[in-house]
Amino acid sequence: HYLKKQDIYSIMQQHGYKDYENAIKYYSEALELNPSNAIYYSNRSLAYLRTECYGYALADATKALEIDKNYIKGYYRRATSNMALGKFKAALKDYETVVRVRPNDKDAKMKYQECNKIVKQKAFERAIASDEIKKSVVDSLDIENMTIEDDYVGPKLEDGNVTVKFMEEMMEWFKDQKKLHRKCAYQILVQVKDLLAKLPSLVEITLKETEKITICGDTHGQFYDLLNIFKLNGLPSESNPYLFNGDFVDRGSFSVEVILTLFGFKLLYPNDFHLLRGNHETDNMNQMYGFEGEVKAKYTAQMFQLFSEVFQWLPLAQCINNKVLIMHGGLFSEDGITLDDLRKIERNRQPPDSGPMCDLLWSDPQPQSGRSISKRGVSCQFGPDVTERFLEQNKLDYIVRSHEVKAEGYEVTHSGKCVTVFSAPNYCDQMGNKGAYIHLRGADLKPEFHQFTAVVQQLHANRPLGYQRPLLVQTNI
Ligand SMILES: [Mn+2]
Repeated sequence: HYLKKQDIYSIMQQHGYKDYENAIKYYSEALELNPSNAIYYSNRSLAYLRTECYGYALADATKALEIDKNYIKGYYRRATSNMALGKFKAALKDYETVVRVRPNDKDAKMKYQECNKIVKQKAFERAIASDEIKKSVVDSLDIENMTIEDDYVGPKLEDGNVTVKFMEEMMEWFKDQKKLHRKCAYQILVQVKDLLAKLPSLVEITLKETEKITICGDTHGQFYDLLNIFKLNGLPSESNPYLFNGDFVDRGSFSVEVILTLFGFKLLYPNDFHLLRGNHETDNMNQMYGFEGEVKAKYTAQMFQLFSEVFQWLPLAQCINNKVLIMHGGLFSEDGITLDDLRKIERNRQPPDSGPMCDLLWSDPQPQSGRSISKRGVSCQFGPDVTERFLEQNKLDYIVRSHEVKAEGYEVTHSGKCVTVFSAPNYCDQMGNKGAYIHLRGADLKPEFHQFTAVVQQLHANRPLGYQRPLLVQTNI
């Protein structure tokens, strides 16, 4: 049978444009029957964009243009893919083409101008970066002498310290969508930077027989869902330890609230509250997906700079009882990487384009053996055999990673050796997924899964994109 374009549209319509995974499946089937259809490639590219498979999205848009170089939507898709991959110059070239062919298209013009702005800004940043020694924002702050206005009735640190009372008040304050005083925010950031900088790149902890830890995946600025986790699973404490596995910020509109809450708990319980870096705790991602804009809107550009410095000190991996290894993304582009290699990573930087630090933040598992090109266009995908060899060489039982939205909030793959956990339910207000967290007990180190659903809309009703840059949105051209 021949799958017509209208059929596919109606399928997508039925699924309310939510079921992108299915859309990809249908377009792939359609392409098997009709491999020279530029529109199918272009449409599948859009579905890949929606599921954050920017590498695949770029490949499909490129393919669509190979088939039909006059297919204007193909240029749009390729530009969007390149934007998402941080390849702004390549994106600009395609936006130029669109604007030339459609001079009256306002949306295309807006995107061209915004992309042009980013390209210029990047060039400027590069130009000034060379003749300026990187100084910490902390050196230019005089936090002691920042005054807290008399009319501020929100939470304050007690004698400069985060306390249980402060944390409870701060979470209540954030719940009402009120802003923590900038002095308090700076106090937290400076203290947490010092604390994180003392940690190794691979954190190693021991759980006693009777002890339990909760591992959470991506939270992505979904503050109300974070509060829900604490409601369901108890507030963090010495006897209720947590590990949050990266991607705390971006996407959701309450990234500032999420990250200040997590940093506060890190200060309160430094040995029993753990944070690992995700691929979104980076400048490139924060610029595109909302966090930089959010910090600028709620505070200042200078405060974003300090966040960026703090993120660079987040550890990259954690090992429990020498048996379970946790990281945000996954395993490596080459065999033979040892835990000792991870200990030696100099992490105080923006992640490189390749190598173990990049892989820890970016890679994904795949069902087939071996390794493949990344669907995201960064790092790689690793198969069950790769996982098996890595675990054997390092005498580990299994890995826990996050980084991918899963319908059930978690997924067990590679014969139980690779576990994914994701804690942002109804991701971006549209994915319809559950969230999950994992309990791990010292006695057996078996993962025990707990699922939960979204509590509220994450994005402001009048800001459907939150603070994310509109360039990443496809309009119907
Ligand atoms: Mn991620």
